[in-house]
Amino acid sequence: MNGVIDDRLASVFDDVVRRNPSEVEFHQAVREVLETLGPVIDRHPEFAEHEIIQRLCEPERQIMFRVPWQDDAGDVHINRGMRVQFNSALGPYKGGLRFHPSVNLGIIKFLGFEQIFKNALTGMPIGGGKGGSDFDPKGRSDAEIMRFCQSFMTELARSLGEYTDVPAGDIGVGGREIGYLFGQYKRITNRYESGVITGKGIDWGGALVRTEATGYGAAFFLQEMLATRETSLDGRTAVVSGSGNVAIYAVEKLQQLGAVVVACSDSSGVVHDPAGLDLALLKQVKEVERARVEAYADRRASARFVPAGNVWEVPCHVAIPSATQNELTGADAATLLRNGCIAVVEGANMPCTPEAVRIFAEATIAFGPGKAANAGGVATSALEMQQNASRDSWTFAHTEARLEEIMRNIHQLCHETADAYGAPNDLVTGANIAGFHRVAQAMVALGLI
Ligand code: NDP
Ligand code: 2IT
Repeated sequence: MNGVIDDRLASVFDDVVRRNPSEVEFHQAVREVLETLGPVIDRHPEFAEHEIIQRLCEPERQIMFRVPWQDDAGDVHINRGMRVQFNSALGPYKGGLRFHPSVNLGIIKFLGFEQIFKNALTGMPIGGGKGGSDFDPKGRSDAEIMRFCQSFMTELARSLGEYTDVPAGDIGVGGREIGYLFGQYKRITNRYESGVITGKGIDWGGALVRTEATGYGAAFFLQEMLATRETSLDGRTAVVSGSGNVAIYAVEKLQQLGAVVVACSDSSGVVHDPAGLDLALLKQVKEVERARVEAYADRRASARFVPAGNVWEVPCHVAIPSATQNELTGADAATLLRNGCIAVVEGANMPCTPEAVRIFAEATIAFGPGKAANAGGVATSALEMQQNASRDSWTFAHTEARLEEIMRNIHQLCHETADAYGAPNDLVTGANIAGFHRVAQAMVALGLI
């Protein structure tokens, strides 16, 4: 990772920018991968001959559709739905659905592109895809969420299937939404096709640990990164951004591994709780009441709410950005370093800007890129598919042990690949090359499709 795209790949990047104008997040994600792939082309000229990188940058299929729905007052709303089926060399398209007003095609493409490499790193038979809508779930009733999900799935259902494309959750899509989406799919197709979506409820085809998996996985990955530096999480001060699915279960596992998590956030501001977050209260506020994070501070004497605050100003040893893309800037990276941060692991997808990543690399602190560190969620989705296919359900302990093993393997693969390509400790390079290598080999084997 040196911030430069190899001469042979520069035209690929120029083409991506030209053919996908104004999709800045997609450009950013492609650029970061291309910057690391030059040495792979040196060792594997066959990947260049087969134009693998050009093919990887063009989604196999992009679906866009209108999502009309009615609110509780009877007013009609029109949203845009989309699914980018990016690459199916390794298995059916797999990746989450995001419901957030900021969603546009460029964001879904960046997420789908990253998902290809992430899914490859898990070693499981899943291709890459992503979807979503610019629907804003905030403040909507259960009935409105249900009608939106039903309308969304009415259109998307024709493009899904357990062997075709298998969505899951992401920002704004959790267990409640997956239920409404699966219910509508079942109704339209007249099939109880459990393997068509993951993140299902435990009583209707879901898998234990899927809810916890992304946050737990990121904490396991962090544990591995620290172990290679002969240290641990024990007694460490941690800061997590966001307070959604990934953040909450990152906090839970960090606490179990001995860290003290002193801050989290949402888009309204930051909670600083030097005594350590009360996880039961945080879950009550965010999961049960679906309230703003301020409500946590209102009920906890040791906590303070900072409206519109910057969570990265809270001093910590380890940071897990778990909210959204580009939430941690170069200036934030400098602040973290000044305050003694020794490790940053991306729970979210692309939360650190390129400048922030560069600053961490120059400081040689431990940095875990999202496509490796947050792969525990999709890996456990693949375990859910496996349980669905065999009509089985595993215990929490067994599934968590599988997750921990998968995260350890991903870390090791990234670490060894970085070493093998002369970039020791550079897990960005290790993750990109290892993920790319697996997909590229499959693409060569499957021919020009
Ligand atoms: P949730 O919707 O459960 O939580 C998202 C959290 O991030 C909320 O606290 C939200 O605050 C905050 N947030 C979202 N967007 C913004 C924004 N534009 N500005 C400020 N804060 C924001 O989502 P998840 O926890 O599922 O996802 C978080 C991240 O992790 C995303 O990047 C996602 O792609 C990634 N990820 C998720 C996986 C999963 O299994 N769910 C797997 C791998 C990665 P507010 O409520 O105020 O909007
Ligand atoms: O970004 C991600 O990996 C996810 N949102 C989870 C995808 C999945 O299919 O479980």
